[in-house]
Amino acid sequence: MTKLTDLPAWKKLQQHYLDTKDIHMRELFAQDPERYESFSLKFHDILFDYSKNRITQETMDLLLQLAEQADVTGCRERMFSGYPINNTEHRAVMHTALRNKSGEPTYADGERIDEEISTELDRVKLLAEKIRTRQWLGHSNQPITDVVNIGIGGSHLGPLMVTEALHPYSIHDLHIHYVSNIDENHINNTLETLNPDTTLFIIASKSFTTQDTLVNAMTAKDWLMHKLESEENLHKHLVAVTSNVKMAVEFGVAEENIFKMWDWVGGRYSLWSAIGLSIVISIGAEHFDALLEGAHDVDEHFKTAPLAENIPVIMALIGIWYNNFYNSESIAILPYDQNMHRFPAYLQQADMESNGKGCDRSGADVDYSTGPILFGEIGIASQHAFYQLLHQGTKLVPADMLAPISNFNCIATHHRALMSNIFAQTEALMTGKTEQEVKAELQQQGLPDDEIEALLPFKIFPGNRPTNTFLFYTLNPKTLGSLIALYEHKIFVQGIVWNLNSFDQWGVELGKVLAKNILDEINIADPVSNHDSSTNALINYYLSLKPIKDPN
Ligand code: G6Q
Repeated sequence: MTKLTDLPAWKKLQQHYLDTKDIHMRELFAQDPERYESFSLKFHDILFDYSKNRITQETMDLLLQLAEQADVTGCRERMFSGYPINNTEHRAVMHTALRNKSGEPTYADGERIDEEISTELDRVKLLAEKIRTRQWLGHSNQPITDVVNIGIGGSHLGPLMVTEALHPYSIHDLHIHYVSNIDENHINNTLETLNPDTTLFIIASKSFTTQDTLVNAMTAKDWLMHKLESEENLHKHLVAVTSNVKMAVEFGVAEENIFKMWDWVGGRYSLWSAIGLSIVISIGAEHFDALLEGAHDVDEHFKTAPLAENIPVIMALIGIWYNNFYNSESIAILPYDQNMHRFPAYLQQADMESNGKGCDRSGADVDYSTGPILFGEIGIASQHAFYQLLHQGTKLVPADMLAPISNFNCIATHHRALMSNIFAQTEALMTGKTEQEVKAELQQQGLPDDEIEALLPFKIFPGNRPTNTFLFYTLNPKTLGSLIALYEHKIFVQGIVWNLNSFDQWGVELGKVLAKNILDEINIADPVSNHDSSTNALINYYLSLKPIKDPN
């Protein structure tokens, strides 16, 4: 297999970068009145405008050649057909099967999986419906009013993000809480307002071995047991989502209250599975189906659209253009929708855990840059916080901006102002403000020449800062499903071009193992000397203050 940097398209892109890097987007827009038409795509209710990027048609042609030479289409085919493309864990990658609405059978590593997916989804919907309609009763025959999802990483961020994003679709007399942090503040703060008689816990852990989740689950169980007293009563307040049924049963969850997960779905791609139980409880089965449908539509688009019109492919290639040729280090995700406030955090895991890797699929070190640092926040809030750096800083930070054209409860005065901001920002980032423009403006204000000269450098905006804009009608379940799937496939395409296994996460292991060893040392509480001097001193300082008494 040819190394990425030896591919003919890569070499041509290097030269093309040198030829075009000094062109300002202002010039590109001035030269081509059709630029927006050439560099925008529509998918159902989602408009994707990528015209405000430092690209020409030649850039796109070369990037598309790169995708072809990196065999994006062949790898895409292997993923959808259930081939074990997660080579370090010998697993297929079939989160797309969880939302497959085609009725076609699906396979993971040769085994048919669609029937059990549908059985499990039906069980999830049934439980959710019982809770939503107050038929699921706690030990004292009171209906459930609060559901607490205990999970972390992929068993937390997706469900949390979707529940928040679809707040207008949620059932309002039922409260969904999320606890992920092993820091006791998280569970303490959550439990302080809850009543064990009316609370149901979902222990969401694919492995059922994750320390954070198990410690939180044990605290929840103790909290319940104070009031409920018997294991039998407990069964009415505990359910689990896991592929490790044995451990969940040993923990005290009744087998009929355990929902299955499979090896072929990675944690960060699992919100479509029973891990989405809290979502289904919140928004109901019909809306969850719409979420799946939106994602499935994108799967079909990704599978069938020509590369030049394939939105995830274009998103991925533009990212590669900045990451590998402009050497930009990061990407900002900036939703102009308050309900999407966890979207950047969700994508941070999806992207950085998938493509934050330094060796390729064969285990060889890569000699090119891979996954970017992804960060983000609500766009409006960020304008008053870190947009300064985006406009005038020394770093090139390509940004994705996302906004709904209307809202569920739209108030025109709010929404028009919101939209004016997103449009203004993408325009300002692209055009900037030249020296002449600043000068003219200050002269108009009647400032003396010496003051104008002094202020001038601070008021110039270089512009030429790239953005993608996604506009959609409203953030409904179907649209959200589509948006998430667009990003999932973007990450996949980038992983293929960078020749990475985007579906393992060995990088999170080392810290976990060390934490387990240090926990043993902390429990023994004798001074330690087996670490580096800093770590020894920190542990010993902590132990010397005897901060916690052992409850036993
Ligand atoms: C995601 C990762 C990771 C995982 C958590 C929780 O892709 O694998 O974030 O989801 O570590 O794991 P469990 O669900 O097994 O508790």
